[in-house]
Amino acid sequence: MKPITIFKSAFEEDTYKGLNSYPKYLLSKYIYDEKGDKLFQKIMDMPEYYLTECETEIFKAHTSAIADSFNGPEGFDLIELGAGDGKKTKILLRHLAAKKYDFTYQPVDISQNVLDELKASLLKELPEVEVKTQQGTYFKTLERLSDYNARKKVILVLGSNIGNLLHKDAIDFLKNIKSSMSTEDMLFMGFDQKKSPQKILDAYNDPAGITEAFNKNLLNRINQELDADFNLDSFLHWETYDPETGTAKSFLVSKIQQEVNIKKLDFTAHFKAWETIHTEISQKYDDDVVDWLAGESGLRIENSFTDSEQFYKNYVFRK
Ligand code: AVJ
Repeated sequence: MKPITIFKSAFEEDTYKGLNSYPKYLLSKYIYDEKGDKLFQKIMDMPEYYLTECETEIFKAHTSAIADSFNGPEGFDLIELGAGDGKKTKILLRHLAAKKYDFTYQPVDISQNVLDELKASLLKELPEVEVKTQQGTYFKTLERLSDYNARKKVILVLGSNIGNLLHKDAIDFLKNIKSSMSTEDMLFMGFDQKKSPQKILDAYNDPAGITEAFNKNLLNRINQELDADFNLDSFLHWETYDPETGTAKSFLVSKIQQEVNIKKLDFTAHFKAWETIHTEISQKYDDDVVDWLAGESGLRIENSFTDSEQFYKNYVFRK
């Protein structure tokens, strides 16, 4: 480790730590800059990336049952962690508005930009929905909301976003959410399910190379923001899936022995030929694992909704 370095950002520090570890790693959360967000939108539109379609199918097939389960005696507040473009949520919002449920929609995001765009699109498409954007981290926002929220809260976490977390971190995440919930509140969360290993590999290894570009955006970002000279073509995108643990893993593999200079970190990373950088996990689940995660977090599964092929499941949790 470097002795006396003052890191100017968490990105600098995490990058330094990850590339100084053995085996090397980078954190997937840093994929999502403007370019990464766009690439993820493209991924969601790919035929191989079945997750989006499955969750959409669930929302369409079970709209009224889901909407009914959300409602409370004095209406409810729908709080979405990581709303993105809100495509799937809009299916539900349209139904809730048409049926004149008493509710507000509160998308939470760290990026004000994402929130502004979402709010503008909702104003156009669903002007009758009351939207209160919440800029901030998930937990600061949940804490703030639990302090003054009088009526039922429904917390939405879609897209199997929890899959980027190791089980231990997923439990911390769920515990954190639980601490902001009252007994009447609900958590509605999507979990991608274990299925044919080939189907999963294909979703993270498309022939058009969109996932590769998405994964390599980490290197691109280090080049741009930390003044580095990664040659993206000298790294291979590699995906693995272990059907026993249900863990899909993404790697970038150095095809050659090489040195990469990261000027802002005043650091040179050495790569042996075929050395790896682990970049992301996308965990797959089954009912037993989700039940175990819930139990460890002090939550219980109340209900669940799945698609016709049972590729994906949305679970309803209570405290
Ligand atoms: C946004 C974390 C759910 O792991 O499936 C898509 C991100 N990575 N393709 C996932 C992702 C590669 C995605 N999540």
